[in-house]
Amino acid sequence: MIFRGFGKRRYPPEIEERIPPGQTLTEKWPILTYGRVPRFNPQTWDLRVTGLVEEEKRWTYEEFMALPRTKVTADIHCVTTWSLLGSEWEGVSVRELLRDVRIKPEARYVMQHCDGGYTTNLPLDIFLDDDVLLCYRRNGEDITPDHGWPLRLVVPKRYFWKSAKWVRSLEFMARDQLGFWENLGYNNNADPWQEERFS
Ligand SMILES: Nc1nc2c(c(=O)[nH]1)N[C@H]1C(S)=C(S)[C@@H](COP(=O)(O)O)O[C@H]1N2
Ligand SMILES: [Mo]
Repeated sequence: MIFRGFGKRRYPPEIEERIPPGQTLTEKWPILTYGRVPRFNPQTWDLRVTGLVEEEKRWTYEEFMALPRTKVTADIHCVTTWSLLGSEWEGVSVRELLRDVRIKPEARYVMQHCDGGYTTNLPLDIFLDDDVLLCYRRNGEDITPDHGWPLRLVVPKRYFWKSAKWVRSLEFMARDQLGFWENLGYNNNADPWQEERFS
């Protein structure tokens, strides 16, 4: 570790206050995948918005990559206790993606569906926050297949399992439904600051 000699603190206070309870900093970005890395075919890839919207939408890879991009600097926290601070994530903000999508008023939750079958759910107030990104680059480099290339979510306010890799569709729902890890006992709210790891 690069910081030493701060007495009881492991890091300077401005770093320490960014580390949620029970977390340890990492400098390398670990890979956590259940199952295999799906193959990406730009010819057949698409991203869909489905469920409780006035009109379902679909973007081809080319269409998606032409959307206005943005950068968000954010910390991420994995439930397995590593935290990675200060990455610059680049992609399309969820708000930008949904700019012309009319979400029905009864929609309260969203399910992220991935290539390979992984799912994870979020309430809309978290999902539609301005720091939530459909991400394809980190610190100026394309993310690798292991990390979700060509497209993943980055949802900084929740444990990182709520950030789907290889995302292919976003389904708007009136009632909450549990995703893959949520079904296996992970905490549905997943706020690292409340240490909501398991239920
Ligand atoms: N499709 C998919 N998305 C996923 C996962 C997965 O197994 N499949 N793992 C989740 C978990 S548990 C974590 S901690 C993060 C890990 O992302 P990383 O491998 O890029 O660090 O992705 C999340 N998104
Ligand atoms: Mo995780």
